[in-house]
Amino acid sequence: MPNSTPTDESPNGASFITPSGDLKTKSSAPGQVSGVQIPWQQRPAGSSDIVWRHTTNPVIGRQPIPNVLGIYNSAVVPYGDGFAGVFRLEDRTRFPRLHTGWSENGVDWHIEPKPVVFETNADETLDSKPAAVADYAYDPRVCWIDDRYYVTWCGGHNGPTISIATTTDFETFTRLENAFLPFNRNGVLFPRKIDGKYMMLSRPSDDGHTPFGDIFLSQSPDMCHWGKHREVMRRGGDEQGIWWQRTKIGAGPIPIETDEGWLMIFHGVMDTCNGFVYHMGSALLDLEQPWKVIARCSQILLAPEADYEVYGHVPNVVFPVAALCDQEKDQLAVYYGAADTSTCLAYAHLSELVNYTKENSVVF
Ligand code: BMA
Repeated sequence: MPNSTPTDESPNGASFITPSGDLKTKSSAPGQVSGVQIPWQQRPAGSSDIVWRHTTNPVIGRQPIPNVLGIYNSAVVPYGDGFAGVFRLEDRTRFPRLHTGWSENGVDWHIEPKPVVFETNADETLDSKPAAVADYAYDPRVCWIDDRYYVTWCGGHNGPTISIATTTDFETFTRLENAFLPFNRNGVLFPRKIDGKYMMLSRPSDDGHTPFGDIFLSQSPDMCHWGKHREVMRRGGDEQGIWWQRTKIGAGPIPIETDEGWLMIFHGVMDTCNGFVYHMGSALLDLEQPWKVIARCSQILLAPEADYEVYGHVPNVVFPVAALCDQEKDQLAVYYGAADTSTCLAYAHLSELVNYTKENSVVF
């Protein structure tokens, strides 16, 4: 039993017990930041960076739990008077599984020691393997739509592709049909239906460490049948004098709705003589037709430079996965995986980031 336990099945008006044992009652709709302070630090004095790091990164560092080699590339959402999350955890097998986590402040986390069990309708066979056989799960995203949280992740189904499950309490998770055939990664839902349809970004890939990758969008009337696939953005930039996203790109956090379009934070990868280097970048997508790119920032928002981004199980990785946004306060907190080892935070003012994306835009 988690020590942060929702005590009411209804996501609205539920109570839950925080990691420190306090009983709290939800004060806001789940999935929304309202009245809860998201993690936040001011930009360091003298810095002009648009995105700056949490001073005590990583927030979940090396070997955070005995026999756990890393917790990284993980998704965080508002929940009750605090935050909940789905975390990629690797123990001494290095086999990736998803674990839930709870936090009052978004910085200090209690991670459940047992992996999430996804319940599946017994009549359905979602995988080629029996349910008892372990299969990998990594790089989750969590998205609140209408009345529940949707978890998307990269699961192994004869090769990696996008799995989906729902939850309202982060205790019970119900699997839906996989969104796509193998191979695919980085499935990222939009937080509301657009033109009556669910929409998901993804990056068709291969079965390995994919040396290519572009961002596509797929549409669904029911979260089961996906079609009307559209190209959103392609890797590249050589002809524009931009190299950091020339090898592959993939969507990161759930897109954030702004007056200027959907803010999409993504990873852009450049191949080097020393392997892939993962950076954080941004773009703005049309609010009604989000496969149309309004702006694409030519500049890297965050490159792997801090020690914990450069040294780890996979060096030189900044991999954004989740964001908490307080639009009233103009505060944005981005969770990213560092070096496939730890979980980190970075901050930005939403309005500045949107303007910076527009002012430095090169659409290709
Ligand atoms: C990608 C994914 C990520 C990982 C990144 C860098 O292909 O596997 O989970 O962070 O590579 O190793």
